[in-house]
Amino acid sequence: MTKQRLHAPLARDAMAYVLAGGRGSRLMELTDRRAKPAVYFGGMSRIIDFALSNAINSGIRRIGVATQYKAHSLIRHMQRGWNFLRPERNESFDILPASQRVSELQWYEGTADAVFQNIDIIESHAPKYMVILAGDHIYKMDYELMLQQHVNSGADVTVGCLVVPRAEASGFGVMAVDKTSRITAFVEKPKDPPAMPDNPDMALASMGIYVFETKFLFEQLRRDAADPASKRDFGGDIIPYIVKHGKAVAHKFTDSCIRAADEIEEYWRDVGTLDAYFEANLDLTDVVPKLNMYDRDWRIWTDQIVSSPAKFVHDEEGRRGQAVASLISQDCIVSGATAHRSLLFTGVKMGSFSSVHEGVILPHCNIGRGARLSRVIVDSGVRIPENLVVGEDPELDGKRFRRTDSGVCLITKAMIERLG
Ligand code: ADQ
Ligand code: ADP
Repeated sequence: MTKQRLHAPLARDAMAYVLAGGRGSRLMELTDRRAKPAVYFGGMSRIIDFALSNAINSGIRRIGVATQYKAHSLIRHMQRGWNFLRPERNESFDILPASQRVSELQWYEGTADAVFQNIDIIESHAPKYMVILAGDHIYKMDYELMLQQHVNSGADVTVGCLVVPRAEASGFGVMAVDKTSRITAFVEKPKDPPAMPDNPDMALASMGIYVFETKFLFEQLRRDAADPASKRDFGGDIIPYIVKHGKAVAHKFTDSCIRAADEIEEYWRDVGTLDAYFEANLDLTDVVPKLNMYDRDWRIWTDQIVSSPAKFVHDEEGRRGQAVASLISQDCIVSGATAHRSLLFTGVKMGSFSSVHEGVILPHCNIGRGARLSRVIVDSGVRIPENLVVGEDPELDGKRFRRTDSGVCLITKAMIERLG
Protein backbone atom coordinates (compact mmCIF):
# COMPACT_ATOMS: atom_id res chain seq x y z
CA MET A 1 0.00 0.00 0.00
CA THR A 2 1.35 3.44 -0.81
CA LYS A 3 1.70 5.75 2.14
CA GLN A 4 -0.02 9.13 2.22
CA ARG A 5 2.53 11.94 2.05
CA LEU A 6 1.86 14.99 4.13
CA HIS A 7 2.39 18.38 2.46
CA ALA A 8 3.45 16.96 -0.91
CA PRO A 9 4.24 19.95 -3.08
CA LEU A 10 1.38 20.61 -5.48
CA ALA A 11 3.92 21.65 -8.11
CA ARG A 12 4.83 18.00 -8.62
CA ASP A 13 1.23 17.34 -9.73
CA ALA A 14 1.22 20.34 -12.04
CA MET A 15 2.17 21.09 -15.60
CA ALA A 16 3.37 24.55 -16.61
CA TYR A 17 2.10 25.57 -20.00
CA VAL A 18 3.90 28.58 -21.42
CA LEU A 19 2.24 30.68 -24.12
CA ALA A 20 5.13 31.88 -26.23
CA GLY A 21 3.57 32.65 -29.59
CA GLY A 22 3.15 36.41 -29.42
CA ARG A 23 5.12 38.76 -31.60
CA GLY A 24 5.52 41.71 -29.27
CA SER A 25 5.19 44.17 -32.15
CA ARG A 26 6.04 47.22 -30.01
CA LEU A 27 9.61 45.95 -29.88
CA MET A 28 9.75 46.87 -33.58
CA GLU A 29 12.63 45.35 -35.58
CA LEU A 30 13.90 43.49 -32.51
CA THR A 31 11.05 41.02 -33.08
CA ASP A 32 11.29 40.92 -36.88
CA ARG A 33 13.19 37.62 -36.76
CA ARG A 34 12.16 36.22 -33.39
CA ALA A 35 9.15 36.05 -31.08
CA LYS A 36 9.17 38.33 -28.03
CA PRO A 37 9.90 35.44 -25.60
CA ALA A 38 13.13 34.77 -27.55
CA VAL A 39 14.41 38.34 -27.19
CA TYR A 40 17.68 38.52 -25.21
CA PHE A 41 17.64 40.05 -21.73
CA GLY A 42 20.11 40.78 -18.94
CA GLY A 43 23.41 39.83 -20.55
CA MET A 44 22.97 36.05 -20.85
CA SER A 45 19.28 35.17 -20.88
CA ARG A 46 16.23 35.38 -23.07
CA ILE A 47 12.87 36.65 -21.81
CA ILE A 48 11.26 33.18 -21.72
CA ASP A 49 13.99 31.95 -19.34
CA PHE A 50 12.25 33.79 -16.49
CA ALA A 51 8.94 31.90 -16.78
CA LEU A 52 10.76 28.60 -17.37
CA SER A 53 13.17 29.15 -14.45
CA ASN A 54 10.25 30.11 -12.19
CA ALA A 55 8.53 26.84 -13.13
CA ILE A 56 11.61 24.72 -12.41
CA ASN A 57 12.46 26.63 -9.20
CA SER A 58 8.86 26.17 -8.05
CA GLY A 59 9.27 22.41 -8.39
CA ILE A 60 7.29 21.92 -11.60
CA ARG A 61 8.76 19.16 -13.77
CA ARG A 62 6.29 18.95 -16.64
CA ILE A 63 6.46 21.85 -19.08
CA GLY A 64 4.82 22.59 -22.43
CA VAL A 65 5.62 25.63 -24.57
CA ALA A 66 3.22 26.72 -27.32
CA THR A 67 5.04 28.63 -30.06
CA GLN A 68 3.74 30.29 -33.15
CA TYR A 69 5.18 33.54 -34.53
CA LYS A 70 8.82 33.32 -35.82
CA ALA A 71 9.61 30.40 -33.56
CA HIS A 72 12.95 29.21 -34.91
CA SER A 73 15.28 31.12 -32.62
CA LEU A 74 13.02 30.33 -29.63
CA ILE A 75 12.82 26.61 -30.40
CA ARG A 76 16.59 26.33 -30.92
CA HIS A 77 17.17 28.10 -27.60
CA MET A 78 14.85 25.72 -25.73
CA GLN A 79 16.25 22.61 -27.37
CA ARG A 80 19.75 23.64 -26.31
CA GLY A 81 18.97 24.85 -22.81
CA TRP A 82 15.78 23.30 -21.56
CA ASN A 83 15.68 19.68 -22.68
CA PHE A 84 17.13 18.26 -19.47
CA LEU A 85 13.74 17.09 -18.20
CA ARG A 86 13.52 13.31 -18.45
CA PRO A 87 10.45 11.09 -19.05
CA GLU A 88 11.97 8.32 -16.90
CA ARG A 89 11.72 10.67 -13.90
CA ASN A 90 8.10 11.50 -14.76
CA GLU A 91 9.29 14.79 -16.24
CA SER A 92 8.55 16.25 -19.66
CA PHE A 93 9.38 19.15 -21.92
CA ASP A 94 7.24 19.61 -25.01
CA ILE A 95 7.66 22.30 -27.64
CA LEU A 96 4.34 22.71 -29.46
CA PRO A 97 4.57 24.77 -32.67
CA ALA A 98 1.13 25.72 -34.03
CA SER A 99 1.65 24.92 -37.69
CA GLN A 100 2.78 21.38 -37.01
CA ARG A 101 -0.07 20.48 -34.69
CA VAL A 102 -3.24 21.76 -36.29
CA SER A 103 -2.32 21.60 -39.96
CA GLU A 104 0.60 22.69 -42.12
CA LEU A 105 -0.73 26.21 -42.43
CA GLN A 106 -3.15 26.90 -39.61
CA TRP A 107 -2.08 28.92 -36.58
CA TYR A 108 -3.50 28.88 -33.09
CA GLU A 109 -6.48 31.19 -33.04
CA GLY A 110 -6.01 32.63 -29.58
CA THR A 111 -4.24 31.72 -26.34
CA ALA A 112 -6.98 29.26 -25.27
CA ASP A 113 -6.79 27.57 -28.67
CA ALA A 114 -3.04 27.11 -28.14
CA VAL A 115 -3.95 24.88 -25.17
CA PHE A 116 -7.08 23.30 -26.69
CA GLN A 117 -5.19 22.02 -29.75
CA ASN A 118 -2.78 20.13 -27.48
CA ILE A 119 -5.22 18.52 -25.04
CA ASP A 120 -4.09 15.06 -26.15
CA ILE A 121 -0.44 15.78 -25.33
CA ILE A 122 -1.32 17.29 -21.96
CA GLU A 123 -3.50 14.25 -21.16
CA SER A 124 -0.60 11.93 -21.91
CA HIS A 125 1.30 13.57 -19.02
CA ALA A 126 -1.76 13.41 -16.72
CA PRO A 127 -1.12 16.53 -14.60
CA LYS A 128 -3.72 17.28 -11.92
CA TYR A 129 -3.19 21.04 -12.21
CA MET A 130 -2.36 23.35 -15.08
CA VAL A 131 -0.35 26.53 -14.56
CA ILE A 132 -0.86 28.66 -17.67
CA LEU A 133 1.96 31.20 -18.10
CA ALA A 134 2.95 33.96 -20.49
CA GLY A 135 6.45 33.68 -21.92
CA ASP A 136 7.12 37.36 -22.14
CA HIS A 137 7.54 38.88 -18.70
CA ILE A 138 10.52 39.47 -16.41
CA TYR A 139 9.81 38.44 -12.81
CA LYS A 140 10.62 35.86 -10.15
CA MET A 141 7.67 34.03 -8.63
CA ASP A 142 6.97 30.81 -6.72
CA TYR A 143 4.02 29.15 -8.47
CA GLU A 144 3.73 26.57 -5.65
CA LEU A 145 2.22 29.30 -3.45
CA MET A 146 -0.31 30.16 -6.14
CA LEU A 147 -1.21 26.46 -6.48
CA GLN A 148 -1.71 26.23 -2.70
CA GLN A 149 -4.02 29.23 -2.67
CA HIS A 150 -5.94 27.70 -5.58
CA VAL A 151 -6.56 24.46 -3.70
CA ASN A 152 -7.28 26.10 -0.35
CA SER A 153 -9.81 28.56 -1.77
CA GLY A 154 -11.69 25.96 -3.82
CA ALA A 155 -11.51 28.20 -6.88
CA ASP A 156 -12.32 27.09 -10.44
CA VAL A 157 -9.56 29.36 -11.66
CA THR A 158 -6.93 31.44 -9.87
CA VAL A 159 -5.66 34.51 -11.72
CA GLY A 160 -2.27 36.09 -10.93
CA CYS A 161 -2.66 39.83 -10.47
CA LEU A 162 -0.72 42.96 -9.67
CA VAL A 163 -1.44 46.58 -8.96
CA VAL A 164 -0.59 48.92 -11.85
CA PRO A 165 -1.17 52.65 -12.45
CA ARG A 166 -4.68 53.09 -13.85
CA ALA A 167 -3.24 55.10 -16.74
CA GLU A 168 -1.34 52.01 -17.92
CA ALA A 169 -4.07 49.48 -17.21
CA SER A 170 -5.88 49.53 -20.55
CA GLY A 171 -3.36 47.00 -21.95
CA PHE A 172 -4.38 44.44 -19.30
CA GLY A 173 -7.32 42.44 -18.09
CA VAL A 174 -8.62 44.52 -15.16
CA MET A 175 -10.59 43.06 -12.26
CA ALA A 176 -12.55 43.86 -9.13
CA VAL A 177 -12.32 41.57 -6.09
CA ASP A 178 -14.28 41.16 -2.85
CA LYS A 179 -12.80 40.81 0.67
CA THR A 180 -12.10 37.10 0.13
CA SER A 181 -10.17 37.84 -3.13
CA ARG A 182 -12.99 36.41 -5.22
CA ILE A 183 -13.09 38.15 -8.60
CA THR A 184 -16.44 39.91 -8.99
CA ALA A 185 -15.79 41.57 -12.35
CA PHE A 186 -13.22 41.19 -15.14
CA VAL A 187 -12.84 43.34 -18.25
CA GLU A 188 -10.22 42.60 -20.90
CA LYS A 189 -8.26 45.70 -21.99
CA PRO A 190 -10.86 48.31 -21.00
CA LYS A 191 -10.53 51.78 -22.54
CA ASP A 192 -11.41 53.32 -19.18
CA PRO A 193 -10.04 50.91 -16.56
CA PRO A 194 -11.94 50.73 -13.27
CA ALA A 195 -9.90 51.95 -10.28
CA MET A 196 -9.21 50.09 -7.05
CA PRO A 197 -11.74 50.99 -4.32
CA ASP A 198 -9.08 52.45 -2.02
CA ASN A 199 -6.97 54.16 -4.68
CA PRO A 200 -8.38 56.02 -7.69
CA ASP A 201 -4.99 56.08 -9.45
CA MET A 202 -4.37 52.33 -9.43
CA ALA A 203 -6.03 49.28 -10.96
CA LEU A 204 -5.83 45.54 -10.27
CA ALA A 205 -4.44 43.94 -13.44
CA SER A 206 -4.23 40.33 -14.58
CA MET A 207 -0.68 39.05 -15.16
CA GLY A 208 -2.09 36.65 -17.76
CA ILE A 209 -1.17 33.65 -15.58
CA TYR A 210 -3.80 31.16 -14.45
CA VAL A 211 -4.10 28.01 -12.34
CA PHE A 212 -6.80 25.43 -13.11
CA GLU A 213 -7.52 21.86 -12.25
CA THR A 214 -6.81 20.14 -15.57
CA LYS A 215 -10.22 18.46 -15.78
CA PHE A 216 -12.05 21.75 -15.30
CA LEU A 217 -9.81 23.55 -17.79
CA PHE A 218 -10.51 20.96 -20.48
CA GLU A 219 -14.27 21.26 -19.87
CA GLN A 220 -14.01 25.01 -20.32
CA LEU A 221 -11.86 24.77 -23.44
CA ARG A 222 -14.31 22.33 -25.04
CA ARG A 223 -17.26 24.54 -24.12
CA ASP A 224 -15.49 27.57 -25.52
CA ALA A 225 -14.53 25.77 -28.75
CA ALA A 226 -18.21 25.13 -29.41
CA ASP A 227 -19.09 28.82 -28.99
CA PRO A 228 -19.03 30.55 -32.40
CA ALA A 229 -18.80 34.00 -30.76
CA SER A 230 -15.57 33.18 -28.90
CA LYS A 231 -12.14 34.37 -30.00
CA ARG A 232 -10.56 31.46 -28.05
CA ASP A 233 -8.71 33.78 -25.74
CA PHE A 234 -8.10 33.34 -22.00
CA GLY A 235 -8.36 37.03 -21.14
CA GLY A 236 -11.19 37.80 -23.58
CA ASP A 237 -13.35 34.69 -23.27
CA ILE A 238 -12.44 31.95 -20.76
CA ILE A 239 -11.76 34.09 -17.67
CA PRO A 240 -14.79 36.45 -18.07
CA TYR A 241 -17.05 33.37 -18.48
CA ILE A 242 -15.78 31.74 -15.27
CA VAL A 243 -16.05 35.03 -13.36
CA LYS A 244 -19.75 35.09 -14.35
CA HIS A 245 -20.65 31.42 -14.01
CA GLY A 246 -18.12 29.95 -11.57
CA LYS A 247 -15.59 30.90 -8.91
CA ALA A 248 -12.56 32.92 -9.99
CA VAL A 249 -10.08 34.03 -7.33
CA ALA A 250 -7.23 36.55 -7.53
CA HIS A 251 -3.72 35.65 -6.40
CA LYS A 252 -1.58 38.66 -5.50
CA PHE A 253 1.88 38.71 -7.03
CA THR A 254 3.14 40.17 -3.74
CA ASP A 255 2.19 36.91 -2.00
CA SER A 256 4.53 34.74 -4.05
CA CYS A 257 7.10 36.97 -5.67
CA ILE A 258 10.70 36.05 -4.91
CA ARG A 259 12.56 39.02 -3.51
CA ALA A 260 16.20 38.82 -2.50
CA ALA A 261 17.19 40.77 0.64
CA ASP A 262 18.56 43.70 -1.38
CA GLU A 263 15.66 44.03 -3.80
CA ILE A 264 13.75 47.18 -3.03
CA GLU A 265 10.55 46.38 -4.89
CA GLU A 266 8.46 43.47 -6.07
CA TYR A 267 9.83 43.30 -9.59
CA TRP A 268 7.64 42.59 -12.63
CA ARG A 269 8.22 44.06 -16.07
CA ASP A 270 6.52 43.57 -19.41
CA VAL A 271 9.48 45.04 -21.39
CA GLY A 272 7.02 45.39 -24.27
CA THR A 273 8.41 48.60 -25.78
CA LEU A 274 11.95 49.53 -26.81
CA ASP A 275 12.14 52.13 -24.02
CA ALA A 276 10.92 49.70 -21.34
CA TYR A 277 13.29 47.03 -22.66
CA PHE A 278 16.23 49.43 -22.64
CA GLU A 279 15.49 50.75 -19.14
CA ALA A 280 14.99 47.27 -17.65
CA ASN A 281 18.34 46.11 -19.04
CA LEU A 282 20.18 49.26 -17.93
CA ASP A 283 18.64 48.99 -14.43
CA LEU A 284 20.79 45.89 -13.99
CA THR A 285 23.95 48.02 -14.11
CA ASP A 286 22.95 49.93 -10.94
CA VAL A 287 25.01 49.18 -7.82
CA VAL A 288 21.84 47.90 -6.15
CA PRO A 289 19.77 46.76 -9.11
CA LYS A 290 15.98 46.55 -8.93
CA LEU A 291 16.25 42.94 -10.10
CA ASN A 292 18.83 40.66 -8.51
CA MET A 293 20.02 38.10 -11.06
CA TYR A 294 22.74 36.82 -8.75
CA ASP A 295 20.31 35.16 -6.34
CA ARG A 296 21.64 31.64 -5.92
CA ASP A 297 18.34 30.52 -4.37
CA TRP A 298 16.38 31.41 -7.49
CA ARG A 299 18.62 31.05 -10.51
CA ILE A 300 17.64 32.14 -13.97
CA TRP A 301 18.72 29.24 -16.13
CA THR A 302 19.57 29.67 -19.81
CA ASP A 303 21.25 27.86 -22.71
CA GLN A 304 24.80 29.22 -22.59
CA ILE A 305 27.46 26.96 -24.05
CA VAL A 306 30.59 26.69 -21.93
CA SER A 307 32.83 29.27 -23.47
CA SER A 308 35.81 31.56 -22.79
CA PRO A 309 35.98 34.25 -20.09
CA ALA A 310 35.48 37.90 -20.95
CA LYS A 311 38.82 39.54 -21.69
CA PHE A 312 40.08 43.11 -21.36
CA VAL A 313 43.28 44.04 -23.17
CA HIS A 314 45.43 47.04 -24.03
CA ASP A 315 45.52 47.85 -27.72
CA GLU A 316 48.78 48.28 -29.67
CA GLU A 317 49.08 51.90 -28.49
CA GLY A 318 48.68 50.96 -24.84
CA ARG A 319 45.11 52.19 -24.52
CA ARG A 320 43.28 50.33 -21.79
CA GLY A 321 40.27 48.11 -22.46
CA GLN A 322 37.79 48.68 -19.65
CA ALA A 323 34.23 48.35 -18.46
CA VAL A 324 32.66 50.45 -15.72
CA ALA A 325 29.20 49.87 -14.20
CA SER A 326 28.60 47.24 -16.85
CA LEU A 327 27.66 43.58 -17.33
CA ILE A 328 30.10 41.74 -19.59
CA SER A 329 29.21 38.22 -20.66
CA GLN A 330 31.51 35.36 -21.63
CA ASP A 331 33.47 35.37 -24.89
CA CYS A 332 33.61 39.19 -25.01
CA ILE A 333 36.88 40.96 -25.88
CA VAL A 334 37.23 44.63 -24.99
CA SER A 335 40.41 45.87 -26.60
CA GLY A 336 41.53 49.47 -26.00
CA ALA A 337 37.86 50.38 -25.70
CA THR A 338 35.45 51.50 -22.99
CA ALA A 339 32.03 50.21 -21.98
CA HIS A 340 30.13 52.34 -19.48
CA ARG A 341 26.68 51.57 -17.97
CA SER A 342 26.26 48.91 -20.65
CA LEU A 343 25.52 45.24 -21.19
CA LEU A 344 27.74 43.29 -23.57
CA PHE A 345 26.02 39.96 -24.26
CA THR A 346 27.96 36.83 -25.19
CA GLY A 347 30.71 37.16 -27.80
CA VAL A 348 30.76 40.93 -28.30
CA LYS A 349 34.05 42.39 -29.56
CA MET A 350 34.98 46.05 -29.09
CA GLY A 351 37.87 47.50 -31.13
CA SER A 352 40.38 50.22 -30.25
CA PHE A 353 39.13 53.72 -29.49
CA SER A 354 35.53 52.55 -29.55
CA SER A 355 33.16 53.35 -26.71
CA VAL A 356 29.68 52.37 -25.63
CA HIS A 357 27.76 54.41 -23.09
CA GLU A 358 24.35 53.07 -22.03
CA GLY A 359 24.33 50.31 -24.60
CA VAL A 360 22.49 46.99 -24.77
CA ILE A 361 24.75 45.09 -27.16
CA LEU A 362 23.27 41.71 -28.11
CA PRO A 363 25.37 38.58 -28.81
CA HIS A 364 28.15 38.40 -31.38
CA CYS A 365 28.20 42.07 -32.30
CA ASN A 366 31.41 43.66 -33.43
CA ILE A 367 32.01 47.31 -32.56
CA GLY A 368 34.49 48.73 -35.09
CA ARG A 369 37.51 50.92 -34.27
CA GLY A 370 36.67 54.42 -33.17
CA ALA A 371 32.90 53.88 -33.09
CA ARG A 372 31.08 55.92 -30.40
CA LEU A 373 27.67 54.67 -29.33
CA SER A 374 25.39 56.11 -26.69
CA ARG A 375 21.85 55.01 -25.66
CA VAL A 376 21.65 52.15 -28.14
CA ILE A 377 20.23 48.66 -28.50
CA VAL A 378 22.29 46.73 -31.08
CA ASP A 379 20.65 43.56 -32.47
CA SER A 380 22.61 40.31 -32.46
CA GLY A 381 25.39 39.77 -34.98
CA VAL A 382 25.62 43.42 -36.11
CA ARG A 383 28.99 44.74 -37.29
CA ILE A 384 29.19 48.40 -36.33
CA PRO A 385 31.39 50.15 -38.92
CA GLU A 386 34.56 51.97 -37.87
CA ASN A 387 34.03 55.50 -36.54
CA LEU A 388 30.24 55.32 -36.57
CA VAL A 389 28.76 57.79 -34.07
CA VAL A 390 25.28 57.25 -32.65
CA GLY A 391 23.56 59.24 -29.92
CA GLU A 392 24.96 62.70 -30.64
CA ASP A 393 22.81 63.92 -33.55
CA PRO A 394 19.12 63.11 -32.98
CA GLU A 395 18.02 64.10 -36.48
CA LEU A 396 20.62 61.96 -38.26
CA ASP A 397 20.03 59.06 -35.87
CA GLY A 398 16.29 59.23 -36.56
CA LYS A 399 16.93 58.91 -40.30
CA ARG A 400 19.31 55.99 -40.00
CA PHE A 401 17.97 53.96 -37.10
CA ARG A 402 14.80 53.26 -35.12
CA ARG A 403 14.89 56.13 -32.62
CA THR A 404 12.37 56.32 -29.76
CA ASP A 405 10.99 59.58 -28.35
CA SER A 406 13.32 59.26 -25.39
CA GLY A 407 16.32 59.02 -27.72
CA VAL A 408 17.11 55.30 -27.60
CA CYS A 409 18.31 53.95 -30.98
CA LEU A 410 17.75 50.39 -32.12
CA ILE A 411 20.41 49.32 -34.66
CA THR A 412 19.89 46.20 -36.80
CA LYS A 413 21.90 44.52 -39.56
CA ALA A 414 19.49 45.80 -42.23
CA MET A 415 19.90 49.39 -41.01
CA ILE A 416 23.70 49.11 -41.14
CA GLU A 417 23.52 47.64 -44.66
CA ARG A 418 21.41 50.60 -45.76
CA LEU A 419 24.19 52.97 -44.64
CA GLY A 420 26.27 51.51 -47.49
P1 ADQ B 1 -1.92 40.26 -23.75
O1 ADQ B 1 -0.81 40.98 -23.08
O2 ADQ B 1 -2.61 40.95 -24.90
O3 ADQ B 1 -3.06 39.92 -22.64
P2 ADQ B 1 -1.74 37.94 -25.37
O4 ADQ B 1 -1.51 38.56 -26.69
O5 ADQ B 1 -3.06 37.28 -25.10
O6 ADQ B 1 -1.36 38.93 -24.17
O7 ADQ B 1 -0.57 36.92 -25.09
C1 ADQ B 1 -0.40 36.26 -23.85
C2 ADQ B 1 0.78 35.31 -24.00
O8 ADQ B 1 0.49 34.32 -24.97
C3 ADQ B 1 2.06 35.97 -24.48
O9 ADQ B 1 3.12 35.37 -23.77
C4 ADQ B 1 2.16 35.64 -25.96
O10 ADQ B 1 3.52 35.48 -26.34
C5 ADQ B 1 1.41 34.35 -26.05
N1 ADQ B 1 0.54 34.18 -27.23
C6 ADQ B 1 -0.28 35.08 -27.82
N2 ADQ B 1 -0.98 34.51 -28.80
C7 ADQ B 1 -0.60 33.21 -28.85
C8 ADQ B 1 -0.97 32.09 -29.64
N3 ADQ B 1 -1.90 32.21 -30.57
N4 ADQ B 1 -0.34 30.92 -29.42
C9 ADQ B 1 0.58 30.79 -28.46
N5 ADQ B 1 0.95 31.79 -27.65
C10 ADQ B 1 0.38 32.99 -27.84
C11 ADQ B 1 -2.92 38.90 -21.64
C12 ADQ B 1 -4.24 38.74 -20.91
C13 ADQ B 1 -4.54 39.99 -20.09
C14 ADQ B 1 -3.38 40.22 -19.13
C15 ADQ B 1 -2.08 40.35 -19.92
C16 ADQ B 1 -0.88 40.48 -19.00
O11 ADQ B 1 -5.28 38.49 -21.86
O12 ADQ B 1 -5.76 39.84 -19.38
O13 ADQ B 1 -3.62 41.37 -18.36
O14 ADQ B 1 -1.88 39.18 -20.72
O15 ADQ B 1 0.26 40.73 -19.75
P1 ADP C 1 19.04 35.00 -32.49
O1 ADP C 1 20.00 36.08 -32.21
O2 ADP C 1 17.65 35.36 -32.13
O3 ADP C 1 19.38 33.63 -31.94
P2 ADP C 1 20.46 34.26 -34.78
O4 ADP C 1 20.84 32.94 -34.25
O5 ADP C 1 20.11 34.36 -36.22
O6 ADP C 1 19.18 34.82 -34.04
O7 ADP C 1 21.68 35.18 -34.44
C1 ADP C 1 21.94 36.31 -35.18
C2 ADP C 1 23.39 36.40 -35.55
O8 ADP C 1 24.25 36.15 -34.46
C3 ADP C 1 23.80 35.39 -36.58
O9 ADP C 1 23.53 35.83 -37.87
C4 ADP C 1 25.29 35.32 -36.36
O10 ADP C 1 25.99 36.30 -37.06
C5 ADP C 1 25.48 35.60 -34.90
N1 ADP C 1 25.80 34.36 -34.19
C6 ADP C 1 24.93 33.53 -33.57
N2 ADP C 1 25.59 32.52 -32.99
C7 ADP C 1 26.90 32.70 -33.23
C8 ADP C 1 28.11 32.02 -32.88
N3 ADP C 1 28.09 30.92 -32.15
N4 ADP C 1 29.29 32.54 -33.30
C9 ADP C 1 29.33 33.65 -34.02
N5 ADP C 1 28.25 34.34 -34.37
C10 ADP C 1 27.06 33.89 -34.00
